[in-house]
Amino acid sequence: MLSSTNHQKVVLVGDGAVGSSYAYAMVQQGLAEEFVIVDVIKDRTLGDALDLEDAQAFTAPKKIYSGEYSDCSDADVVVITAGAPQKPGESRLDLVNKNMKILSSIVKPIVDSGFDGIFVVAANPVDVLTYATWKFSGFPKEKVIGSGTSLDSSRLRVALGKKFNVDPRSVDAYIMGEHGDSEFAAYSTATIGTKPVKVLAKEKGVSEDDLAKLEDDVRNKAYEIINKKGATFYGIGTSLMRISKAILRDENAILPVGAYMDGQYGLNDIYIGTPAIINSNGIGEIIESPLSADELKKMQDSAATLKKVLNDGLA
Ligand code: 6V0
Repeated sequence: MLSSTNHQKVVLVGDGAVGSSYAYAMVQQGLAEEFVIVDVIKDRTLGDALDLEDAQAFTAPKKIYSGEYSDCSDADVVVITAGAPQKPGESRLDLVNKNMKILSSIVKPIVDSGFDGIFVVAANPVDVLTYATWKFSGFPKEKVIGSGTSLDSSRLRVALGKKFNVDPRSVDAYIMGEHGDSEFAAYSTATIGTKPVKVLAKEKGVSEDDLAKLEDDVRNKAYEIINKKGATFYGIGTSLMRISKAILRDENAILPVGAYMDGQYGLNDIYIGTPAIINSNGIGEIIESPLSADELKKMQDSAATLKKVLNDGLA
């Protein structure tokens, strides 16, 4: 159960580019009255707490401070963005060994603190690390959420919005599967307004190839950003804020996240990107998309890619 809606507490673990962007988005939205920052680089957390505090006169006052794992004991949400980021040319799956070690050293002291809230995981490879967080923590599957294809789906909505000249918030479209190279656009279920994207595309002279190119651009956008500026952080920082808000406000919002599969799409014992209901209990229900046969195959292939990494990584 969440603490009083008048006083909610979030702990961020990992105060790098992603973590600090998330913290900034949370402050801008006036979310969580108590916001704690944990990182192995203590000075960074002290500096960030002071820097973020300066926004309070323009947003909403909140208690922001540098803390320890013991601060998780009464937190509603712990967000994990600690880990090595992707280097140019490095795939997210290459990161697995490095970040699995870091993760195991983080989750244990959090659980030992008595934390009983919701874990939100963003460190990469996120689907693998979300599964590992669930395993290491012993938490119910609903209380561990991965950022999954949240950022990727946002990228798809933005790209479709540009293509059809509509507000991306009016685009209902999801990237599903692994947050990574085997992800895919679930075009068969995508709509703009109430119109299926495939129907709209025909009307507007947008070919199947154009849609496939757009999907490819979305898949490769992280690489493009990393090549240009070394890392991606504003998009994921805002995605994490959106997931946190749905939890803290008990929204029952349907968001693309990394969720545990219990038979959906014929998959079991894996975290993977799918639309799901997010509320104060974490994942309320998985909304199983009515995928085409071709898309279902892509979902299952993506899961098989992840399973292989999981088996190697947790071996
Ligand atoms: P960064 O800027 O290097 O920050 C990582 C932070 O983690 C640093 O401040 C480290 O000091 C800290 N850290 C390392 N080990 C520990 C530890 N044991 N305990 C506490 N803190 C620790 O990386 P950046 O912020 O760019 O990326 C963080 C993670 O997010 C990486 O794994 C990225 O690959 C991942 N991303 C995930 C995305 C998603 O969509 N899920 C998107 C972008 C990046």
